Amino acid sequence: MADDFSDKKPSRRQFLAGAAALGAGSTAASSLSASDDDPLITEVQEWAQITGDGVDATPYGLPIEFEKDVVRRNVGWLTADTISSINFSPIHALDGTITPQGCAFERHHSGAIELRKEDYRLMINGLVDQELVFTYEDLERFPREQHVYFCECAANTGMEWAGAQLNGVQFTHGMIHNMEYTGVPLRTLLNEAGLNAAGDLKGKWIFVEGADASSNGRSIPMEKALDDVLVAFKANGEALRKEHGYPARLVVPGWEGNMWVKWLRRVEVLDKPVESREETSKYTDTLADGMSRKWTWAMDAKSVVTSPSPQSPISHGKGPLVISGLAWSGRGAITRVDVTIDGGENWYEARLAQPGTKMALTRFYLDIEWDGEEMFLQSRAHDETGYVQPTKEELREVRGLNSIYHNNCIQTWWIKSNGEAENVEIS
Ligand SMILES: Nc1nc2c(c(=O)[nH]1)N[C@H]1C(S)=C(S)[C@@H](COP(=O)(O)O)O[C@H]1N2
Ligand SMILES: [Mo]
Repeated sequence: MADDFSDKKPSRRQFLAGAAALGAGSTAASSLSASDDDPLITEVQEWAQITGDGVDATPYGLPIEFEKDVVRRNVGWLTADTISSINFSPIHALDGTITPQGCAFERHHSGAIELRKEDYRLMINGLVDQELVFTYEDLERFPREQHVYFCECAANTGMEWAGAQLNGVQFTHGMIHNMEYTGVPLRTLLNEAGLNAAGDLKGKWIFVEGADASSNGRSIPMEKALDDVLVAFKANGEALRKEHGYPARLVVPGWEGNMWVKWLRRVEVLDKPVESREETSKYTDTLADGMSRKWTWAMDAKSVVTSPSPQSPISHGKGPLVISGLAWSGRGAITRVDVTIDGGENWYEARLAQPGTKMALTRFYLDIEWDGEEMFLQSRAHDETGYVQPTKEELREVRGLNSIYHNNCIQTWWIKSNGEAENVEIS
């Protein structure tokens, strides 16, 4: 489906001519915006004449007040109450790849619970040699690992199936965060309990559940459980925030966010999946003929331009413009991202800020000389399996319009000549 649309590159040279004149990493002097008699240059400012705050003012820092709009936001009609709730990461305003916990999206089925480390227990039961219960302190004594992974809710972009709907990348794509996790491989804990009792591990499953009222139970094939799943207790170096499952959560790299059980309390080894609510009536994908597809765990390759975008319009007029965005794949590393400014007529290979790593966000840039004309901006991700992110039309051909989850289509932003942006569909 996704590999039969080819690059058309006829005007690449023409397009790059302007950009080439800039020279690497420099901005044309004519487009710098400060003037010669700018009082911010010629006058001694107040902040240079008085002392600033002392080090005790912020024992734990918050963003400076000028950045107070860079926060999680929700969509009123999606979050009827704050118990079964969702909010979105402000990805239009972030750069790099790491999401600060303080503004990382949250999804709770029955609210965020407060669970003390002292009250934390993790049970491993079922087909194991010896059923075990770990305390938080016990977890801290197993060898740990660190990995950066994205967590994307399966419903991310789910409101966009039928048409362009939410006007902001925070709302269309913000059910994602990307953190550096510290934790113990689940494999280590399962081996501690012993898997001989399970016999042949092929076809075996685990069922994981959380300590909150929803319990959010999910079945995971043993192969994945023994591969890269972590029981994590730190994110970005610090304790998990309450909302992300303090004191410990499951990290299931590349797989839908729903499986990343927070406040993890139990892992049961089974010879079949449980077929719980969260994997039957929810988190299945209804196709055009009404049949539902299940076990769609991996998040397919996806990307989006985060700026410019509706919440991050162009304010500086024509000239040098940094186009930036995020790409990710639940099946491995991002290998390439293409960007088009004319709705897919011509594609240019974006610059990856860092080489892609497995199941983690990759930041991309395309530095252009904007002529001030309207653009239809899109990005297209490629991952290490050779998969190419599909257009909305291609995805609809296969999936129909009944789905909610797993919408990884190419997003279009219409950038108007005044720099404002709008969520649109083109065909
Ligand atoms: N125990 C528990 N785990 C849970 C949930 C929950 O409600 N309870 N929500 C799931 C869903 S649907 C998602 S998308 C992710 C969101 O993780 P976050 O809140 O840290 O962003 O957690 C998952 N784990
Ligand atoms: Mo989710």
